[in-house]
Amino acid sequence: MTAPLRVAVTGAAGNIGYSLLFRLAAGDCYGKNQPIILQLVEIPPAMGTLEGVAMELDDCAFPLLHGIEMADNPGGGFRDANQVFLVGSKPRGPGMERNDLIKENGPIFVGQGKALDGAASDVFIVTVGNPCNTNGWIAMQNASKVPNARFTAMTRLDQNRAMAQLAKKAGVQTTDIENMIVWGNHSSTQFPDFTHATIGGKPAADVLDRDWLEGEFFATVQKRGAAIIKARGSSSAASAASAAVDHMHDAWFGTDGRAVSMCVPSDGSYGVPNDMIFSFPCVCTGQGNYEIVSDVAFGDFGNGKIATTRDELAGEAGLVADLV
Ligand code: NAX
Repeated sequence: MTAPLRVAVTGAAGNIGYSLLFRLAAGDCYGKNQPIILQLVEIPPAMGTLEGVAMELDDCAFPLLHGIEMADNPGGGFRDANQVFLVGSKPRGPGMERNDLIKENGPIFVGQGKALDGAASDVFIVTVGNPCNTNGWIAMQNASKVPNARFTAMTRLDQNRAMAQLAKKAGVQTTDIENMIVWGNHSSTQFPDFTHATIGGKPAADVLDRDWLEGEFFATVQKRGAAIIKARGSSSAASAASAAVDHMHDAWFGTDGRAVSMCVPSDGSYGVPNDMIFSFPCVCTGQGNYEIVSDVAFGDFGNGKIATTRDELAGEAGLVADLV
């Protein structure tokens, strides 16, 4: 029998956790032959709720779930973990600006970054809690033993949203959409690059109207999170969990040469400063290894969009300079 993978999830009693944990335990991420031990991490006031979630996990009798451990601190929660989902952080409250959120949540990732030094030597991390690029960067800067390349953040939900919009508009299935990469920050400055996407093997811009792509498509993808909050009364949870599963699944199994959107520390490609956690097209080669696709050619349109989202991330880094 394969040895169990230790999978740590912060914010495990929250909305995303409530969907994510059950997908993980069902084998949707690491495969139907890979047992896991869940290491659930919460803050002390949420431990009661977490007990209830753990009871429900027990009640599913998942064959692959070989253990559930709970911790109210990241030191205990991350010990020996192989895979880590950093989901927990405070949601944006009424009237709160993005910059307030960055300052509010940043300190959480200082302690979590340091605690990741106690994880397994092959630890691989995705940050989901917003602002995810900057939070992941803070954690990376505070971990001294974990290689930078093991820190990633999530734009897969944005990619999935973009693929769904293209498929719907063109009247095809999402499997007909390829190379739909979201670049930059997981925020409204993100760049959903339709210029290199294909629909049924043809450039998206040959299949769909360019005005629609630059107008409604862009706005829909960039503002989808807000639209979900308005419609549902709370933020995307099941779709975010599903995207986190996609992200970690592809990093673990590899993508057979296909590029997917992942926020990873920059290697200087496309004028993005080294180590900025920026969403690039990445080809995953398995066990958390990946390569940034570094030869995508852009004209003024794409270069301008990349510069905007890069500058926003540089501004966020400035706001939390005291935490790294
Ligand atoms: P919830 O408020 O339902 O749950 C968050 C959980 O995190 C709570 O149970 C809370 O107790 C816990 N928590 C807070 N601080 C913690 C800490 N220091 N250590 C451990 N746990 C802690 O939010 P939920 O809907 O689950 O969303 C979680 C995060 O994902 C939010 O920051 C949200 O903005 C972000 N999202 C990111 C997305 C992405 O694509 N990157 C999309 C969905 C979502 O908006």
